[in-house]
Amino acid sequence: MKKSLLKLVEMLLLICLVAGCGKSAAPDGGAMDESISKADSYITVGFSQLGAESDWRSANTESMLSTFTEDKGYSLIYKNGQQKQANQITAIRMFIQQDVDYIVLAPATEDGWDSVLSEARDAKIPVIVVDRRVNAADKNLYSCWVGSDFELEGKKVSAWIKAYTEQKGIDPSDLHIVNIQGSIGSTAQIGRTRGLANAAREYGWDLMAEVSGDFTETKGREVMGALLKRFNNINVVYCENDNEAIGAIDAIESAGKKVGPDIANGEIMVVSFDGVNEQALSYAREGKISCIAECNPLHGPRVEALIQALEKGNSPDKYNYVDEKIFSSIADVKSITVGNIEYQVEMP
Ligand code: GZL
Repeated sequence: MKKSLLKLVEMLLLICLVAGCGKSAAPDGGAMDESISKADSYITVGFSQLGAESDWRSANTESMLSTFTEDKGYSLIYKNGQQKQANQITAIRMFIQQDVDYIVLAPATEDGWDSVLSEARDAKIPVIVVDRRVNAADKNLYSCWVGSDFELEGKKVSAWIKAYTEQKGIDPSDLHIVNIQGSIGSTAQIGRTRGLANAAREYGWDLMAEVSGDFTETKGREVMGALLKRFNNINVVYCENDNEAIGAIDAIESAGKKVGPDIANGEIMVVSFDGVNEQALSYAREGKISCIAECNPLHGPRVEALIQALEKGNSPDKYNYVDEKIFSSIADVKSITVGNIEYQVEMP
């Protein structure tokens, strides 16, 4: 039951006891307003978002803000962590002080949450983790999680690279790959990095470097520029989100090189993740980005469904994965198979 409602019922009972049974009376002896004030009937949600580093993040925030509205019976307190876990921990402690009904956490990185999540549990406030994961020793420190299978995303992009280059007769050892990683320690980075590293080892690709671009366009451009100075044979750039890919493409073209899938004729293939940023989708439609693994940011309705289940006393699944697509405008690869599941390649 919503905490504010519970408190109101307790107050009403107390007033009845103090003023004698029968008609409840307000402390000043006047007739108690029997209608629960609107504010008391809201489900209060404290949302700790990690930052605003990418278009994906902005879409994710917008999805939450447009879901948890007053006309739907919610009172949302939104706090932006500016990419710092310390800010998110401060926000969670504020939510506990305000005794919200639910805490929703989009964690910047996986580690370092046990203490503050224990405080939320002691305050009997359920926590829903969204997007990236937390490495809590006690899994009961949060009620449930909803997000993507990031390693599967990495496997999908790697399967696309394999299918395309095999069709073009390119020897696996002639693929010279650099990985512009996401924010180190985030679940998205860990999963996407592992997906590529395992594929490179299995297929015999030359994975030359893994450097963080922190999921931003600026850092993606900077890191790509440095990698082009370091290596003269890069022909695949694996960007762990679209914002990095846009920056990397700018750096590649500024260096006088051509971006595209035609590795055999000197082009540099760029692949990416998210499928949110319009510029990236446009690049994918023109073949500048060869392939994008979708990472769906619209978690608001999914989190609402979990809260509604908890409100009803139900126990939702602990881990709730989002189905996601793979995009490319390069017609050579119609579908890819990962773990015996076939994924149709769709137009971006
Ligand atoms: C993935 C999310 C990642 C996106 C990036 O779910 O955590 O963080 O892929 C974002 O764009 O910055």
